[in-house]
Amino acid sequence: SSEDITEVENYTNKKYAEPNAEYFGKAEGKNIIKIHLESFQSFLIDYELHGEEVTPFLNSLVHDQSKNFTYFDNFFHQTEQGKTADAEFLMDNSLYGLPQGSAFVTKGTNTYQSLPAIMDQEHDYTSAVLHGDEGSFWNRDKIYKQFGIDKFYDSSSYDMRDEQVINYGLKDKPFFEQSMPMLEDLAEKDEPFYAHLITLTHHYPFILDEGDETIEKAETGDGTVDRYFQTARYLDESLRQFFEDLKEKGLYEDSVIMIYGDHYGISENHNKAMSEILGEEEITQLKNANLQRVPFMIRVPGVDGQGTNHEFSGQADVMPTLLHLLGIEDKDYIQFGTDLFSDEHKDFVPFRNGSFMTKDYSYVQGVFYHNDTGEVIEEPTDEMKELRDQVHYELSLNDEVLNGDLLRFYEPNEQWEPVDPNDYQYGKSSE
Ligand code: GP9
Ligand code: MN
Repeated sequence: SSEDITEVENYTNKKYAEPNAEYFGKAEGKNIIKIHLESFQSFLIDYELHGEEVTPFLNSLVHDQSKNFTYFDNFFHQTEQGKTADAEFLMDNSLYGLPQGSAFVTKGTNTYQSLPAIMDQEHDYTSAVLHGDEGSFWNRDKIYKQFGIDKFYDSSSYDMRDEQVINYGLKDKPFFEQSMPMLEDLAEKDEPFYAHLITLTHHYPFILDEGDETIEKAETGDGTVDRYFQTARYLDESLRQFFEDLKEKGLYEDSVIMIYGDHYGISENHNKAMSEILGEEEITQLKNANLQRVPFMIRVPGVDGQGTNHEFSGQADVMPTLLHLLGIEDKDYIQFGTDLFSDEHKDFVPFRNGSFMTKDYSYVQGVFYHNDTGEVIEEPTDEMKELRDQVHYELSLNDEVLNGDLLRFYEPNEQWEPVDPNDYQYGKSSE
């Protein structure tokens, strides 16, 4: 009911982080290119295998200050069973997915006040998702309409001939190559645009065609882990080429570029091989929680990158960050994350199962740990327990929003116009 949404509103209002004046509005009117790194975990950054960097291009974005990226090395995915879909959900709504199943599928007809719709209503942005798989996967072709996503280029927009496809869909290299004309089209007709490119090749079981391998496998004997580095390298190479193409077409210089990892690629079933990879005696529960880091990198034209930012943060924080960069006052929107560049950013990271990370200690599967020693905290302080309760309360509010479809009852501001899914059409029929 509307009373329930008021309780949520009170909570998110209290959690709200004021924008940082140094960043507020700095990306206003700029095109935004958001790049999804499938199954990419942060341990790959700077990792060397057989004496070679696995992802030299991404590493160069992290380390080369002249490229002006800010890299968040304590950024975590917050997904559950919804995997890619949960990551998309978190980043475009600043809401968590569900504890079980996928909100994309089971809450696909809910009312949302999503980032693409807000950007459109506040600053006339055109939004597009580009992905070389069938549009109905994860119910995308339905829920994107609730999010107010204007264009959805799925596999029907790409040349999916056999030799360009592997695993779930189009290989990343042809995907980026074939996406260029679509981006040019957006640039020509629909500026400013918000384009979201979802890669696919670096996905379990991490297979490549012969000839696409440019680094040797790892040698743990666990095939999944051993191949993981090869598909990561392939993704890294595809990105290098994509950046070159963007530059050549004049789409790089003045665009915001955002890069994120969606979720882990290596599950706990592979702990033994991972301990070898990381030179650890054992992958403990705490270590596993720490491995849930995924990269988040952002470059805003005209703004100096910070190099590496160590703030503890997660996918729910991206939407408020972007809204502030665009100069959009967002206090009235229901968001559980907080702006990464704000001095008031809240540096605890809830996981969907109720565990959470902070810079000093972690709460994993019901146990508190010191981050520096990895030791169990036998007697957690009141402050720690309060934060644990807050995280659980926050997640329960989130679930009320989703299960009760509460945004139906919420009017962020007087100008807000509810999104009508019938206004959106995807695929060949709309062309
Ligand atoms: C499917 C792709 C993979 O289109 O996004 O989804 P995942 O299995 O990672 O959730
Ligand atoms: Mn995924």
